[in-house]
Amino acid sequence: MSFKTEYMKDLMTRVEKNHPAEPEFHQAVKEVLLCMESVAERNPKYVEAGIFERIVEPERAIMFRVSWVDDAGKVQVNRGYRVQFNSAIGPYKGGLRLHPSVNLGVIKFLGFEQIFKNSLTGLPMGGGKGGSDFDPKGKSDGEIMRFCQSFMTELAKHIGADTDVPAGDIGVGAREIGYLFGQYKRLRNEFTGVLTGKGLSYGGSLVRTQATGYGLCYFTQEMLATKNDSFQDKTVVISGSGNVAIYAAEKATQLGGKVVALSDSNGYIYDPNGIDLAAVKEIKEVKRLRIKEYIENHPHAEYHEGCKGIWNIKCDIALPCATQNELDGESAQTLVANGVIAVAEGANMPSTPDAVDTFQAAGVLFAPGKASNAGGVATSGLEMSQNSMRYSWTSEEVDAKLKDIMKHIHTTCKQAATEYGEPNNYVLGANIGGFLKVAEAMYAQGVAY
Ligand code: NDP
Ligand code: 2IT
Repeated sequence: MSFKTEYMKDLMTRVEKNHPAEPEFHQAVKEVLLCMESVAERNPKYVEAGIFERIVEPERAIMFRVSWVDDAGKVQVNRGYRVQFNSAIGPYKGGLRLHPSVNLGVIKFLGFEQIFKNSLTGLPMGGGKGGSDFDPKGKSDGEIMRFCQSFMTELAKHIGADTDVPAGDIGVGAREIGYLFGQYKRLRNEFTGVLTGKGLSYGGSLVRTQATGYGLCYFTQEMLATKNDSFQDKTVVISGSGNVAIYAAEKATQLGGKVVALSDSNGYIYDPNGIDLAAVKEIKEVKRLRIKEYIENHPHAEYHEGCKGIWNIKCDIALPCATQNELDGESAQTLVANGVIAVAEGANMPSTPDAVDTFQAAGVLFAPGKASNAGGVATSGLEMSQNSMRYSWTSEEVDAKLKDIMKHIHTTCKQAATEYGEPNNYVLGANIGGFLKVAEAMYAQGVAY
């Protein structure tokens, strides 16, 4: 896909020049700006107010040193980030990622996407993201705790329940959120909803753990319903085996699908009988081992080294839930040739632009992550509401709200896509649907930022 207007083309060139060597950020911005050409044409006031130039520039990007002592007594140094991208519609909100591949460009791409995702939820949350190049793999609980405490010692200066509310992402789950929350409380001497994804004993929301994966399946269900179809008796392939993948697998199974594959960064398992999810939870959540362990007690299942092969498995529904650019054009062609009918992103930007083009050209129902994985942050928003009220909703109440929100996001995407002439284009619908509310708020608030 290429730009039709000089205005957007020039803006893209400026972004590439002003943010050099950040390919993931360029990729995320380009996808959005390609959808903005007709928006700019229909809304000259946004052009006059410089909304497009402003929305691609983070309001603030914080980088800091994180020093900690490992179990051998050696001092380790990592780099921490928090990109506070846009606060037009609410406090900055978005996860923290701990993975060796983290750099400023990765955090910027994630923070940028978060603006539109959070807007789509209908809740008052701005966009932000943070993290570190710290690698949690193989670290003891003590090392994780000391890293989190050091990381929060700096981060605490920049966040707050009404300023910026981080949560989990890759490498950050309940254990890490606990250590981060404990340190924030100790530094500030205040008990507030400064983080989401908290444990249930100290302000967490029921269903937050399951929310991204469940929400992904609720969104997929809505897409399938437009074709009078459902998960019933469908073969489902899910990449990853972390928080998002596990609960996507759980809900897909509850809705009648058969999940036959999961993966991690080393390889994938294929179980033609349907994945035994209790075994996966034990391996990944309790023991923190590799997905390969699965075949020890499931001898009829197969394990294959390498991640890409998972997309060669014939399936009706594919849910990429691991990481960015994990599904390329070639894999998309294989999925299409094997008859895939729906692809919904649980991860952020897991499909390369080539892959997205391939799915769309083939008429596959394709949901971009900023719409289909918004259930996680939406439930974080519900956690914030419950913290403010000092009250907790039941699982049934939270799940019902999550379902409603995913339904609403689907409707917003469909309506925006239809209004802009491509009713089946969920990428266009998500970007425009998410953008308009933020743009209106930025416009109303004047040119201060
Ligand atoms: P987890 O850390 O729980 O799990 C990540 C999974 O992805 C693991 O199986 C991991 O394998 C795999 N993975 C990570 N990096 C790579 C890589 N470079 N190559 C191949 N596999 C990789 O993270 P989450 O499940 O929370 O996050 C998964 C995706 O979903 C991310 O893109 C995240 O941004 C997105 N997301 C998460 C939300 C949440 O609420 N947690 C909300 C919305 C989106 P391994 O163990 O080998 O590293
Ligand atoms: O990418 C995401 O939306 C998340 N990692 C969840 C963010 C949040 O604040 O719950």
